[in-house]
Amino acid sequence: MPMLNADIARQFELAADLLEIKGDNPFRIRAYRNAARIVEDLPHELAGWVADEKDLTELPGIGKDLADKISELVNTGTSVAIDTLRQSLPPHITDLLTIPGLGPKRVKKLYAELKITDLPSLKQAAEAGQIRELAGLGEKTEKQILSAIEAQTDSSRRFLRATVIPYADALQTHLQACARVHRVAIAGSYRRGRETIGDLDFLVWADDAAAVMEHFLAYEDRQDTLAHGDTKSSMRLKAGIQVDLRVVPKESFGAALHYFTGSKAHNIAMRKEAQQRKWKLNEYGLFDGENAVAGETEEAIFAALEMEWIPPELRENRGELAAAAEHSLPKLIELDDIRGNLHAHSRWSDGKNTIEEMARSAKEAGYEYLAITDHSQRLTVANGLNESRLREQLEEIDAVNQQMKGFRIFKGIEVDILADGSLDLPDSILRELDVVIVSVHSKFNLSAQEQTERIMRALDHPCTTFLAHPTGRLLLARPPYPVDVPRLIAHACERGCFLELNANPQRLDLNESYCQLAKEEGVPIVINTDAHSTHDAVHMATGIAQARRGWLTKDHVVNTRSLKAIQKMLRDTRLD
Ligand code: DGT
Ligand code: CA
Ligand code: CA
Ligand code: ZN
Repeated sequence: MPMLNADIARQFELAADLLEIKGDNPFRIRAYRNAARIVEDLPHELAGWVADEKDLTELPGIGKDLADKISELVNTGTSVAIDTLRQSLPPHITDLLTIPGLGPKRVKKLYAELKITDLPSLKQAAEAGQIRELAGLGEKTEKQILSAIEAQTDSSRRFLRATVIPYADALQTHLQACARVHRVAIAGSYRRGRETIGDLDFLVWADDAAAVMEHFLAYEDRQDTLAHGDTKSSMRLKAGIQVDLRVVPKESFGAALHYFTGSKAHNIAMRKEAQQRKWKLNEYGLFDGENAVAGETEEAIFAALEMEWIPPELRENRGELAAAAEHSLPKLIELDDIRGNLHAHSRWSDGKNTIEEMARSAKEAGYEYLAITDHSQRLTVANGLNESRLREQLEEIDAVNQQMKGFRIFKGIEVDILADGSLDLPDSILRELDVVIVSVHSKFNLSAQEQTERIMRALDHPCTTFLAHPTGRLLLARPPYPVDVPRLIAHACERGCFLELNANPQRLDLNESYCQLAKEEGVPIVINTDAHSTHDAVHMATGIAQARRGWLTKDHVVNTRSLKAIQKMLRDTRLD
């Protein structure tokens, strides 16, 4: 791995932290910090300069000593001086600096007097009441330390996007109710539509930041305050979700929205784009020297860089900048494009509603069709259907279809894939259905090759319409079973069937990069709620966010088709 500017900067920051804990010369510390900032902001990689033997002391703030360290870091991957410094102190001691209220002086004291060397020993000492005994620290600091440590461990905790949505909406309403607030936006991974969210990043354009902070922290659903600053505050909600708020002036709103939407990788690529024009892009705006080129809106920033506005879901530095520059970004699918749902359960297996209730609610949502796809007999825990019960169900579907005008219920099944890849119901009945979904609900522990071949065999069945939730993962709960998804995608393409993007917030299976691959390989995707009640209809929105992250357009998605068009598509998946 070549040493990037960011790596060099991190080494210099570390050196500055260590020197500070040691109580070293302030000028030396500042020199390291300045150098870190300069190196990070450079428009070119220093590794290239070192290779070309260019003179690094030409850079502002880099003297002979730092220039030698940069060459050493690039050439050997380490610096003897920084390593020696690191070894003179416990390896994790700089972690203590991440606790608010703990600066180098206090860390030095904690180390000298209580032998505190890392976060676990800090926590132990705080719990034992030892910190309050130190001169200049006290009981209040001890409490702050404990809650900060808790918050840190909590921050590794992630939430399903669907879990966070109602909290985000409620807090947005709360902020909009503040008279000083002109505009509220939610940035971060939430805006990018990620499947899980680490924390919420709120952004407000307001003139009186202090008043907005007061209003924010007075929120009734607040558990505790993690930070209260002039333009930035953080709190944790009772549900455990952390929220950051930043207040910015009007002229920076678009730049801040772009910056805090991220992703970090996208931001870095955008900053390079600006630097190529000798401009500077940061959370305050796009600047040519001292002059702001843009900043109030995202649109103006992208336009100044001669790019199309990039939808947040694509901002992961996966080719979106090049596409935006060529004006060839895909027109991403939208919720309104969806005209039906091909995977839903009723009371016949483990659903909560009748077929008629499910159909009427789909029709009210503006859909043209719904497939009822209950479980098959092997899934006894879900009251799966055998052939004779399925035949009875088909009669009920005929009856409801008779009564409903301008809407179509498709006859379907979610049939289990058995151990050997055969299906859990006889061909004779599968042949009578419009939609045959094949699913893995057992034998998750096969080898990747066995699992892949088992599923490919199920896809080869002449009646198969599509494979449901292809990897079986449950977000934050269960990893995917071992399976070669690219091979499944290639096989589905040859076979001429579809793959599902299951919109259940805990599944979102296929994931975004597999959606992108399926699109490239020309395999149609069907986005389904897998609804087990009429309330589950809302999950379609989660599925759409995922599809957008996978670069999917309306054309790639089966259930954007009209009733007539989809009937033909469904027939075309049949091989008999
Ligand atoms: P999360 O909260 O883990 O689900 O993910 P994000 O993307 O919301 O990340 P977060 O909350 O840490 O930061 C929000 C955005 O702020 C992030 O997507 C990009 C921007 N950002 C944060 N730190 C940095 C940084 O060190 N450099 C750059 N260029 N951008 C950053
Ligand atoms: Ca975030
Ligand atoms: Ca954040
Ligand atoms: Zn299902």
